[in-house]
Amino acid sequence: MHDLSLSFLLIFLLAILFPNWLFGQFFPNPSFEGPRGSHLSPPPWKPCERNSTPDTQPGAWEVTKLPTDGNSYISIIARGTHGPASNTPEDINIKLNRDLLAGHCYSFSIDLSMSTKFGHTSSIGWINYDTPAVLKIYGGNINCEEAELLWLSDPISNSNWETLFFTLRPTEESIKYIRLAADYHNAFSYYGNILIDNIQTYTEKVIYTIAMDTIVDFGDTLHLSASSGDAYKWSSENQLSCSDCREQLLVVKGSGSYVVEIEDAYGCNFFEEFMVEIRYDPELLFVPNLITPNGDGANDHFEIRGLPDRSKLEIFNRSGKLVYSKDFYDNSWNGQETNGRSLPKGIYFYKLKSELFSQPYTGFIEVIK
Ligand SMILES: [Ca+2]
Repeated sequence: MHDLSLSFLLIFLLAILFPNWLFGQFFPNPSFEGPRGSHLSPPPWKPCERNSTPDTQPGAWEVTKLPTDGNSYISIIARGTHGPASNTPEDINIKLNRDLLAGHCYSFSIDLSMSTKFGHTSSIGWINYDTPAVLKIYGGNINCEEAELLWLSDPISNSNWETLFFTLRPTEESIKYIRLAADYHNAFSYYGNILIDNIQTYTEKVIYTIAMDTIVDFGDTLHLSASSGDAYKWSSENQLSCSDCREQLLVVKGSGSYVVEIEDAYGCNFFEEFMVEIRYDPELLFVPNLITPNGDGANDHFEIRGLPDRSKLEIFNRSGKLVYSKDFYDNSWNGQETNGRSLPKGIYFYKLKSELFSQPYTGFIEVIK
């Protein structure tokens, strides 16, 4: 893995381990800490103007699950057909520490669960709010506004805490307020609950994935295809067929990784890495023993067949002095010194190094003029 991949991996790992330190929190009180009880919201989170208010848990409505972070978390419900606030889902609202900007992307994680026991006794008996609800995340410019639905979860059916990662990509305006709402999944109404704890901010930009990890033979043709986007920027220590296209068709001559930065329609940048390891057969290597650099097109250059990418060539004169050196040799030597000055005719000694060779390949090369 080369340096670029390592730095991205490091950033990704740091983001997992220390999200707040790297990026700062968008959400005040992201762990929903506050006095526990029914109809209580942990400040500065506030319910919107509805007849149904969130609760700070555990302890209310028979919920006993422990928090994933700190001392408390919240529950919001989807309410069924019975009672004065029937058929209403609950929500909770917050003013962000800083705006989410249109055209940017932001990655978060959130801990979600449902409680299999969540209810109360009513005039029609015990009501259990145990049908999985969906979580909606709205963005707005004023309190409780639903200017934009930024994210919709699958039904939250897990009864143990799970951490979900999600990305918000506002498209219209700067988002100042975020509203979390429980809602019904494919039904007019039913009784359900969602438990929410520990929202963490990860990154404003970077998503990094390993797209491929493969082993091929030296000289094989490899097809690399990036995920769909609007723009592409490739980087690699090895040769590329183009730097800004979606697909690469390569004759592979070196191990290493190919990284593409993809920009999507929302201006969200993410990275994919293709890691390639090659098998090398030393029989492939053919090194000529003379060159005739007279410009007639025949044997003008020291052209090594089966040359791996990132090979290093060194040329020494008869007294053992290093006269030419190139780290990424490209079959271009035609009898010159490293500084370009022409060398006299005669016999020279070469040393070719590659990570694919068990030891340097050496021999004599005659320059005929
Ligand atoms: Ca908490």
